[in-house]
Amino acid sequence: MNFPNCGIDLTRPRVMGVLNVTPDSFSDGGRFNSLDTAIEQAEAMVRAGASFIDVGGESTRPGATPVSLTEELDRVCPVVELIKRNLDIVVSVDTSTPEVMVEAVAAGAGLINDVRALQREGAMNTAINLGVPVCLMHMQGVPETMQDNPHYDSVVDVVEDYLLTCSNQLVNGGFDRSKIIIDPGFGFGKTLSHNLQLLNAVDRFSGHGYPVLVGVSRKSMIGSILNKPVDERMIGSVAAATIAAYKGASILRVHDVEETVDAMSVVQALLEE
Ligand code: PT1
Repeated sequence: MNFPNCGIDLTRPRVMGVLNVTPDSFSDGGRFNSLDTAIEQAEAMVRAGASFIDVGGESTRPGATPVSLTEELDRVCPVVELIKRNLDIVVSVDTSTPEVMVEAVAAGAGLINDVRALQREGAMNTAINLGVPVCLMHMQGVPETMQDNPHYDSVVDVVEDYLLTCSNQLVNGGFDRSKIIIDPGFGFGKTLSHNLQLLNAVDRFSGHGYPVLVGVSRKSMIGSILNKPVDERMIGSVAAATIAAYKGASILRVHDVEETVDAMSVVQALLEE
């Protein structure tokens, strides 16, 4: 499938590098230091073969608390601008906040990655007006409490229905269908079994004509399988990304770019044979 609207060819699996600009990295330390670190990390990910860099100023991992608008704007926009000024890469902005979408796109972001699938007040109209590609992700509940006993009758059916409903809302609002990416939302209100059922069903998600984005990198689903802490989950994460790509995922959102890019070359070689 082609993806002409942000210049990335998705006929082969592509890697999106994660760049966190959440409080820990941006708290009290000097602003220049933080920007320096961010651009260094971004540069390393581009050299390692990333096709996208995902910049996020709100932590959405389990238990995370919300962030204020000014805080999110201050964290995200300078980093987006600096990356676009220095590197030739598509920057994706990980946000659910319309104001951040507007400012980040003005700063050069070429993709909106919304873990709330544009369901926040004003987000859908903002995305339609901006016209850049969007990634719609499924989440059950809110980050603070989403891992407190998640339940589904059939997780694959529920997530698929949700993503198709959100996509249709967007298309009905006049948004170009070819700019929509869908994401099952691994770890967002899901047990290990739910996550594994979704991983096994990536081919079903990719059968709807939308590119599929998968983010499993270093998540607790990998940690539960391996019984290993977050800094020892690289190989398990690459294995899961490999399976997802073999089942048709187009974009893999990861921390370990170089390793995942190699794995994607192996998948691509096999898919081409
Ligand atoms: C994702 C994703 C994201 N994940 C998209 N955006 C995060 N499109 C942030 C854990 O279980 O998968 N897709 N933006 C990070 N969120 C989590 C969730 C981090 C769960 C860790 C876990 O450990």
